[in-house]
Amino acid sequence: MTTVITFGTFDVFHIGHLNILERARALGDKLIVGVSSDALNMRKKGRWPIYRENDRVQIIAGLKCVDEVFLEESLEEKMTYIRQHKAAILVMGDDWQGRFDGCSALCEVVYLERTPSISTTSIIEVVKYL
Ligand code: C2G
Repeated sequence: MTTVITFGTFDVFHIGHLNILERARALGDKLIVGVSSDALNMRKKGRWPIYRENDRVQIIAGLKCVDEVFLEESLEEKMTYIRQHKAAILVMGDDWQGRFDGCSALCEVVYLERTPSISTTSIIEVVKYL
């Protein structure tokens, strides 16, 4: 049984989010997703997410490719989460390239290419000016 773990805010869920989750799941037998808490997103990006954390958790938990979801409270706790969930592979989008290489002491670290031309920020900008 190969457990894969990945992390993200997944605010205003879009096709780039689904693509990375499906590709992450295909690397193993079980996919666990750490959804960034509202407070973590505020610290990370300087704004509150559009969707509150409980809704984001529920959306991710409802996906066919996801087996388990938990709230990620800190960026620096990756090693703890990997240990807790006995993950064999950590998947991150390549916007985080190199950033979590330290985790390779515990598991394989894989950076997957982002889906081009879509992001939560660009969706917010488009909606704002409609
Ligand atoms: N993503 C993607 N293609 C896009 C947009 C996002 O593959 N066009 C991926 C990101 O690379 C990330 C995941 O979707 O792996 C979630 O994206 P975000 O919600 O933007 O995640 P982020 O806020 O970067 O959180 O601990 C790490 C962080 O929690 C990652």
